[in-house]
Formats: sequence, structure tokens, C-alpha cells
Amino acid sequence: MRKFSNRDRPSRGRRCKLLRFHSVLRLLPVLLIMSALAVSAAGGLEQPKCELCTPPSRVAQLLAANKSSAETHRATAVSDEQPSTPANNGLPGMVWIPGGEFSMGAVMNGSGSSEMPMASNDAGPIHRVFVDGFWMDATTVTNEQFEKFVKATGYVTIAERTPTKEEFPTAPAENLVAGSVVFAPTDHEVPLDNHFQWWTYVKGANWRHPQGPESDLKGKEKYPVVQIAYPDAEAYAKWAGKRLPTEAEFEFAARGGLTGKTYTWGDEFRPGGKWMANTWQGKFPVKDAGEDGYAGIAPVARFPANGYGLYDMAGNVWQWCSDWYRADYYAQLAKTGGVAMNPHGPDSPFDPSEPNEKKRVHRGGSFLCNDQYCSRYIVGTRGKGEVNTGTNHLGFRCVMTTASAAKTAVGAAPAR
Ligand SMILES: [Cu+2]
Repeated sequence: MRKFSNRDRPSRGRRCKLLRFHSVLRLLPVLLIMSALAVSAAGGLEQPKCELCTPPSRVAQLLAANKSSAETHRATAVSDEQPSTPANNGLPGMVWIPGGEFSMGAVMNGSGSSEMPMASNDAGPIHRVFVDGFWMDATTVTNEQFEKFVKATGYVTIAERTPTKEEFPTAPAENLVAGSVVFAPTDHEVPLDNHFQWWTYVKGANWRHPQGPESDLKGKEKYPVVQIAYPDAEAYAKWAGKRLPTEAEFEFAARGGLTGKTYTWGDEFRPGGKWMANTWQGKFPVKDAGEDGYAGIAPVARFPANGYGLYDMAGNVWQWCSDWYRADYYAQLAKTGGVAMNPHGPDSPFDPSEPNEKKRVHRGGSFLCNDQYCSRYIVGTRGKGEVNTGTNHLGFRCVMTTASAAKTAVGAAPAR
């Protein structure tokens, strides 16, 4: 396993080309200048470079959409038997997370159980946090659940809306098509230095067609809904009488009552040879060997639940959290000393590697995570994503506080 290095940074080549062709580009020059400033201002704070897990934003994709490769995508729909639905007491599909104080984050080059190989430094320093108890969905929101929401409300997701010239003034007109970002394996080994090699903006990709127009949801009712932008997840949560978890709630819940462990289940990646999460095996990004039972995405709840009865808190799909993303947020919290009480993220987003993009936190890692490049199934590690960018490895789950849970229990059944 190697540490992150500069070669993990996405290539700027494509952007430089765009700069030459569009001298009046507003976005990119500012972005590049601010990047440079931010890197120097960060003064050695090593930035997360998990570009595998943070595909190019919608903005970057629209500026650089590669249509020919988009057309090569095809569906790999897999029909599968239904998972068992976790049981619960009054709030179907939700489990109680007791809350409490814990050490949050992960560090590189730690020792013992604090050693988190390939954790990026935005996940440090480890700091003390307290969260109140809350209810949490035992699984990520499934296609069938999301469909109920869409049927009830007529909601149209971001990926289904055609981007406008006003939103993306510098994008070539032919790129302004509704779509979303899709992972496609490469047909040969490639240097892991340019994520445009495996991420493509695909016309017609959206939650109903997660890998592009030819893919569909047949037999995938119990799969996590993906191609969900942050506003989409937020709209669903609101409709369901719930909300999205804070990053602190997510990590507290993911730890499942364990203390200082590397994974949501302990310190050993495969205890007794058992696969505990849906991740990538084999050479990235060529072929997921599927040794864990799934080449690509899996239905929800196919791997063991953690100590709180939560499924897929690591692997399978990344999950939106409600916090804005700042690489230095943990450093800010740690500086104040003491215990951070129910932290809900910084007031504004800032990712030094793409300073112009508004990002929120992703947690959990996905079926693409692997020890060659990005092991974000490690419980304290962080991800991030531009709010309007969905991908086929990004979904969400909801939480509920006791106040709203009481209301739901007294009133109508939770809208699920
Ligand atoms: Cu990853």
C-alpha cells in the first residue's frame, strides 16, 4: 500500500487546454489561481487526493464532456434476490443510535489502531466529539423507496434537469445536456493520475438509468438509489419527515459502539476470511474481481450489520452528510479544545483543490474503494462532493431526531 502523493492529483491538462481556447472563461482562471493560493496558504496541510472517490464535479464534466466514451457505456444490471429488511419498533427500517462522546477522525502514520493507511489528512487531527442520540435508516435509501417519493411529489432530480447557459456560461453548448457522472472501467491498466480516465459525464444518466440511458432498475428495487445530488437527497429526507445525518452523527453511528477501530467492525479487514463490506478487488480501474460477491454495486444489507444494526456504513455507496466540506474543519475544532457538541460542519465550504466548488461531506466509501488508491471504507476517513454532482456510487440515508420521531410515531406512519 502506498501513501498518497502528488501524482494522485487530477491532471490539469484538460483545464489548461480549455483556458487557451476560452480566454474569457470566468470560472477556471479563478479556480486555478485560487488553487495555487490555497495550496500555498495551506502550508503543508496535505490535501485529500482521493480523486477516485471525488469524481470531477458537474462543472468540470460539462466543460469537458466526452461523448464518444459516454456512448460506450452499457448497463450491467444484475437481478438479485431481495435482502431481508431489518426489523424495528415503530420507525420502520430505522435503528436507534444512542449518542455519546467519541474520538472522531483518522490519521495517517498513527500507531496501533490509530494507524489509518491511506487516510488523508483532512480526517485529522482526531478530536473529541459528542452527539445526541438519534434514529438512523438501517440501510441506504433504495430505488424502490426513492420511487415512492418521486411518485408522490413529481420531484425531478438534478441529473434529469438540462443545465442552462446561465448556470454554465463557459460550457460548450453541445455539453449542456441532462446527465450525470458515471464510472467506467478502463480496458487496460492506466496510471492512476487522471480521473477523467474512469469518470465520464454521461448524457441520460440519472437515478433511473444509473449507468446511462441503456441501464435501468429492473430487479434493482433493493439497490441503493444513486445519481443523487445533495438537493435531491435533502428533498427526499424532508418528504420522509427526516433529515440527512451530520458528519459526526454518521461517524458515531458507523463505529457501531466500538472505540478507535480501523473499520466499522474492528481492526481486521477480513476477520476469519469474511468480507465485511462491498469494495473493489483486482486491478483498479480495470476490473472489480468481485471476490466479495459483487463486481460493482450490491443490494443494500448484503454484508454484516455493524454493532448498531446499520448496514453498509462502509463500502457499496458513498453517502451524503449535511456538513459543508472544509479540509481544515477538524483542525479548527481541535484548536478550540474540549469536546465539540453536536458539530454540524463549518459555516461555508472550502476545498483547496477546487476552491470554487461548493462541496458537502461524503462518508462511507464505495464499491470502488480499494487499497491501491483510496481506502475510504476506513471508518474515520472523509469524502466530499460538489453539491449538484451525482455519481453511480453515491447515495444517502436519513436520520431523525427524537422530537421528529415522536411526532411521526403519534401522527401518520413514516412516509417510506
Ligand atoms: Cu474510495
